[in-house]
Amino acid sequence: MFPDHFLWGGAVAANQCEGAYLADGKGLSIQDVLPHGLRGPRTKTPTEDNLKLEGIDFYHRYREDIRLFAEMGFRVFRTSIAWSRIFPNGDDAEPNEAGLRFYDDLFDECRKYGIEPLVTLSHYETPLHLAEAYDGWVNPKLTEFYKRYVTVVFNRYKDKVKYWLTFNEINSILESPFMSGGIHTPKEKLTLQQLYQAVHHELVASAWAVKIGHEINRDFKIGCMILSMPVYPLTPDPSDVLAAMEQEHKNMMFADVHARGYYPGYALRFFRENGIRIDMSSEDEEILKNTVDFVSFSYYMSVCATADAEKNVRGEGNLLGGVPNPYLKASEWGWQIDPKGLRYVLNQLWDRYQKPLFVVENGLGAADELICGADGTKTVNDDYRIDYLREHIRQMEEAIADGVELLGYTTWGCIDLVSASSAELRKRYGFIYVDRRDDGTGTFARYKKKSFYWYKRVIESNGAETGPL
Ligand code: BGP
Repeated sequence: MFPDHFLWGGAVAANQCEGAYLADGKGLSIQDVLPHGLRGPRTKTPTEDNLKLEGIDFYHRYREDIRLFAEMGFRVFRTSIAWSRIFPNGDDAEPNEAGLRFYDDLFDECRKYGIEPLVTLSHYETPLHLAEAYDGWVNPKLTEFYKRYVTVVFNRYKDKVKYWLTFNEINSILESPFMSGGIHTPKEKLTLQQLYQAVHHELVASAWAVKIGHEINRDFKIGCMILSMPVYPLTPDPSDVLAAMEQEHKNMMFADVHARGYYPGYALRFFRENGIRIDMSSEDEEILKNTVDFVSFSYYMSVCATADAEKNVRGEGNLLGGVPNPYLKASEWGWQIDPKGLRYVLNQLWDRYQKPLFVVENGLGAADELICGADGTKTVNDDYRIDYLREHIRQMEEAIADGVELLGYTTWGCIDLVSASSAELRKRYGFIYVDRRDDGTGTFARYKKKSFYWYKRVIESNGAETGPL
């Protein structure tokens, strides 16, 4: 059974849906020069083939979209603030009033329907200037710019937003230093020393956000956000078990520091053995003690690990990858589907921290087909999406029965949007279909998919009715 106040809803990120990439004084973000996501080279300036420049035109259509979310009964809506709408270059002295006003209106619109905004402060959209002039999070100055930015938005929205996330999938910087950390230095040239120093700067900045936020409003709930991908041993061979543990440590370190306030011993060992000397002041150590109120994470899939070099092949996956699991099927994009892994990871994080958890991303990317329904209206019969979500919701319920404290669930891409990894629109996650295609055609019209009505019923029944429609 789900608790009475369970926060059901959906999630998006500014850069994947807003479009309007230069409207009202917005500066460029790193996404404006990533037309192919992680699959292609970045460009010097924005190019027409970058679907994110227009997104799904959420910037102009958010009222209609929030009304549809309200119709489904959303209690929470996760989105991000595009940092470059507030500080167009990132290092500006004063914020951009027009950008601040946009989010005022957006959050007011949510509140009008009793929808609680859940706001990511930095979701793969570092201002481009911070990447080009400072090399992103490698540079400690980013901490100062981030502090200035979060102070402005915490003050501005202190009566409108209660739930905050500091950095989206903070651990993904290990795989995608440019998209995740705004690091301009090409990955192959980046040393481990630079990479982990950047990680440290982000962890300290995140702890600063917790401290600053609580000073501005004691009722704020501020969480970290981790890309979670449980790692199973490929076989019961103890060497595989340890390989899985070590791979998992790489990601767990981020949650450990956020939830406990210090680096775990296994991380210090990794630094020692790899010649990494983190430049860490005593002030940093103090600041890290500002631990998060809750731990949030994305969950799409699990992977395996092995110590056997021959079997150590990397499958497709959400930014981080791993050895495919022979027991699981995969989505059209090769992401292996593992609902039970969600119960597993919820228990794992709860046992480790005893802090409330929040599933802030989960969903199925699929190439939906828009058809004409019985009554003549256009729709999508996305039973595959309904099945995917149902199985994950059931496993969350199991975890709650296990004693896990779970605050809520926001499915990823509750309205179709541009994919982060491949920058395509063909990979759809939404309950709402958006008429926009990869070739840049389409009217941006919105259509309710079958899953729209299904999720409405799930929320109405507080998770009790998840059966087929
Ligand atoms: C996560 C990101 C999201 C999102 C999602 C789905 O990694 O936080 O921004 O896009 O994955 O990934 P994709 O869009 O690549 O299918």
